[in-house]
Amino acid sequence: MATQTKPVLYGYFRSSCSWRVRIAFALKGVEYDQVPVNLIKDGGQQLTEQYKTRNPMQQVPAVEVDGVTLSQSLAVIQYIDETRPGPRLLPADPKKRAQVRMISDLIASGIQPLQVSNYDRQVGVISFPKHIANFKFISEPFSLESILKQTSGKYCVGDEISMADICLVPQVYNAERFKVDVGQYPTIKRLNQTLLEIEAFKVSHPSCQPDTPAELRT
Ligand SMILES: N[C@@H](CCC(=O)N[C@@H](CS)C(=O)NCC(=O)O)C(=O)O
Repeated sequence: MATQTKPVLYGYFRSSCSWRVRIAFALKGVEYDQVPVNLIKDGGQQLTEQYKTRNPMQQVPAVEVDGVTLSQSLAVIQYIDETRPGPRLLPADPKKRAQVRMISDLIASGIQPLQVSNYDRQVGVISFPKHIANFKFISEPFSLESILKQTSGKYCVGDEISMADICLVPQVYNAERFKVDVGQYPTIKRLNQTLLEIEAFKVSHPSCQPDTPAELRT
């Protein structure tokens, strides 16, 4: 196994993808350093040439770990899971593992990329009001509800916390920021409430990160 070093997370307090990685570190009990990359200040610090060397996509997160720099939060989470002790973030059972990946991919590829902040920069002007775009792109794929109804126990897949839970909670946070009524989705609401009680989700929450502005701290 490669020499293990303390990872460095380049992230932003309110970025849901950065939060995913913070939750994974917390669940595995991995200590790490954070370097804030402000997605708004100076026109977006992720867009600098210097940051581009860390993540050519010019997005957060990027993680320096064990001599490599990784981007893509799911790849980071799976690397940490495979190289660090602590609770498994992907179940041993292949069917459950596939369900965890199915839910994680649905959120990471089917919902989160269509958020307006990314979309604006990458695609350009949106032809209808932003709040409508937000509602459509963030709430519609919450047909996730029907999948979770089938797979969930106490958590998204059965009774063990997994990468699917790590993806769910930050996405619900985003949806709530954009005023989606999560109460319409009882399974999502229940899972989110249960997960937010867990220490790893609390310590990694956007409201208490080193770069959280004072007015948003709770
Ligand atoms: N698939 C990537 C998505 C990363 C991503 O969308 N990051 C957002 C924040 S959550 C970002 O950096 N947005 C700023 C931008 O695109 O300018 C991952 O999972 O890491």
